Amino acid sequence: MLIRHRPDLTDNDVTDRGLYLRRREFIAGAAGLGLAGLGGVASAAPLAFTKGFSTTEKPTPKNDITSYNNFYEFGVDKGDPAQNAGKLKTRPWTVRVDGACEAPRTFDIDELIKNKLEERIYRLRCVEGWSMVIPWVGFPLKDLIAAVKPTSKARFVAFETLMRPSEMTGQRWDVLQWPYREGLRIDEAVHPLTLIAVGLYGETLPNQNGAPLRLVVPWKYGFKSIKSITRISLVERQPPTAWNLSAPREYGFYSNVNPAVDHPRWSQATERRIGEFRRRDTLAFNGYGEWVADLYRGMDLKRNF
Ligand SMILES: Nc1nc2c(c(=O)[nH]1)N[C@H]1C(S)=C(S)[C@@H](COP(=O)(O)O)O[C@H]1N2
Ligand SMILES: [Mo]
Repeated sequence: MLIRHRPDLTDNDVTDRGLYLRRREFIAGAAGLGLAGLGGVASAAPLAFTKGFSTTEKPTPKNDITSYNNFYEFGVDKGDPAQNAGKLKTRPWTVRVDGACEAPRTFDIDELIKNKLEERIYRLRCVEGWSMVIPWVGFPLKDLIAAVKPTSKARFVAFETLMRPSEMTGQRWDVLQWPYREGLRIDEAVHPLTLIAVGLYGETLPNQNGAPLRLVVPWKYGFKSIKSITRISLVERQPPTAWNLSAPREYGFYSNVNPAVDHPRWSQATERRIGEFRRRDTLAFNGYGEWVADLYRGMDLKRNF
């Protein structure tokens, strides 16, 4: 395999840690279109955005991104979310951001979607051994965290998905402890690569991909990228997370993509890129090590898997 130092950046403008991102203005679809006024189940609407830090790899076709999903609130088979997530009402929708901060706030999705948005084309590597390249539209999570003025007690960030078994029919079964929960260390959460996505392929998120907003942490296994978020809390201690509660030996808190640490039941050395025939090598930190490896300096990544 050909390994280049900077494998795949379109903008050659990333400093060592600072990740200064030059943004080329780019307007897609109806410029500046706000989404206020859409009621009930929102249909796909165009978003205005600029281009951000992205891979130059070919994006996975939209049809695959929106029909091959993990979203256990709507069933455990890959085709279930596309079939069942249409029931989810994504308006009205608020996100509570609270905990160790001076200015806790409840944000409305229609307010967040009017933020300055950017497109980030990221690899997504599922712990099951498949991957995609997804053109997200969103904004850095750090902007949301800064808005509530975190205190020094904010050492971790806890995320929660909506709990609504009437629409999320998978929540009627105990396959996981609901609501789905995830967490990050604060330095991971405010890292410039960590995104809140509100869209993909230039339009608002399809429900099966986590509408109306979801987390995207491209150097971690896909299950960290929690969907349909209603609460984000700044906390002092490492929060419980859904897959770790379910199978602690198999799914750790960190879950950084790591070809050198196998899942107890399968190898993590290779992956199947959806749409490709041959498996390809999995990259440490999913290829984002140059920007995130420093976060884990001195840590034993076999123990902290
Ligand atoms: N709330 C919630 N978030 C979730 C999941 C889930 O079951 N519930 N599945 C995770 C897993 S395992 C993966 S691989 C990604 C898949 O995201 P995608 O369907 O948009 O590709 O979502 C993650 N976020
Ligand atoms: Mo996954």
